[in-house]
Amino acid sequence: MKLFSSQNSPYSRKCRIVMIEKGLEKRIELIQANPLENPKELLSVNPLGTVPALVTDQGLHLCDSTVICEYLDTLSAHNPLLPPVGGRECVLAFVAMADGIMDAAVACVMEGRRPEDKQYAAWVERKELAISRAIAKFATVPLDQTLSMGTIALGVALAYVSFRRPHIAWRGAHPVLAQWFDMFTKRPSFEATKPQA
Ligand SMILES: N[C@@H](CCC(=O)N[C@@H](CS)C(=O)NCC(=O)O)C(=O)O
Repeated sequence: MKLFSSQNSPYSRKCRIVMIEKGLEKRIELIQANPLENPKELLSVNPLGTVPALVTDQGLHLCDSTVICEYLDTLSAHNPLLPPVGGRECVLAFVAMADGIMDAAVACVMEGRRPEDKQYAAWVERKELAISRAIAKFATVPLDQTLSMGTIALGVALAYVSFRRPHIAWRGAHPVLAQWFDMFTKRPSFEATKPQA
């Protein structure tokens, strides 16, 4: 299999963490791709031009990190990440909210790359408020260290906020969530996939 990914993409990180947690590292070739440069090989797999994108051993082209993670989860019985029935919707709800935090943070990053006079401050503020509200909602959920697609997505989302929007002081506002995060992200899969400035 081939996984197109970029170093600091939180969506790619979700897939790389799942790849490690499922013991699939030897079966997947990682291809670094900067989506903003429109590499031909990536576009031939994912016409949307986004990472991550996966080519399966059967030649299937998959895009969207959650779809890819769900597929990878089916390839090995090790560390099941999505309950087959009961509780599945709770895990997927976690994933959707955590992905939404990533979407909002990525939108702020992209806005910051526009010429200064074209940046839309009210939009950035709206997205940052959405991030803060979503984190506050996660802080109301009793969390343990169970590994699932939901907890992986939450760990990646919080790490991305700290990396790209460090002024959002979620740790001080939610010390119990910060404690959960510090413990959860000690996993080797998180250590091996840290974003780099
Ligand atoms: N919902 C998608 C989002 C993927 C995404 O937006 N990836 C970013 C990298 S962080 C990207 O490739 N952006 C390039 C673009 O939007 O053209 C997923 O979960 O995979």
